[in-house]
Amino acid sequence: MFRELERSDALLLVDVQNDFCPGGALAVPEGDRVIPVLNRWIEAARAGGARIYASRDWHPSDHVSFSQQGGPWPAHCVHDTVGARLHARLELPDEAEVVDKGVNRRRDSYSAFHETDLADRLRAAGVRRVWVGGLAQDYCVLATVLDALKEGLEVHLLTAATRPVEVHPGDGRRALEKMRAAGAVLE
Ligand code: VGL
Ligand code: ZN
Repeated sequence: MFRELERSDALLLVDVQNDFCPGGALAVPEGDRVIPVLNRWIEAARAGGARIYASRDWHPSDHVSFSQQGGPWPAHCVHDTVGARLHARLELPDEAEVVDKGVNRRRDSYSAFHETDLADRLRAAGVRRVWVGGLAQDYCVLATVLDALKEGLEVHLLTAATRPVEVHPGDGRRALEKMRAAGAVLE
């Protein structure tokens, strides 16, 4: 299961933030269970010289997706708060690159590609394959994987390194099916 990654690979860690882990404002069940798995992939990426990107949901305090604003979610991942921090047990090396998303008050952005420069950064780095894990499987991971495929990247989903929030039972399974149907390889 753990392969050595190569220089044209990138590991993409989606929203491994305190608010999406147990005890957080928008906790994903077992969200923290992705961390030890991702730490092993971080090692594999470093061993192979692959780049590592970590996205963060990074909202203003009056973001449109929050229930006070009529949105679907409790307030979460407000920029520069403890809840928005990447989880402390994630062993992110100094050279990892952070990608902030959802910064515009008026729009929600589930995908790490939406209104960010991630696609440009990957192209500039010569990345051809991305290995994606993180939270939540049925929202930001799903949207990120679909956008990565649209960018022409080969996409591998690190299934054991994701967990769904499952607002509706079965959302996780349906998300996996959508990613597979769109061309992602489910590892
Ligand atoms: C996410 C709901 C709201 C996610 C972000 O990271 O999956 N989900 N904002
Ligand atoms: Zn959000």
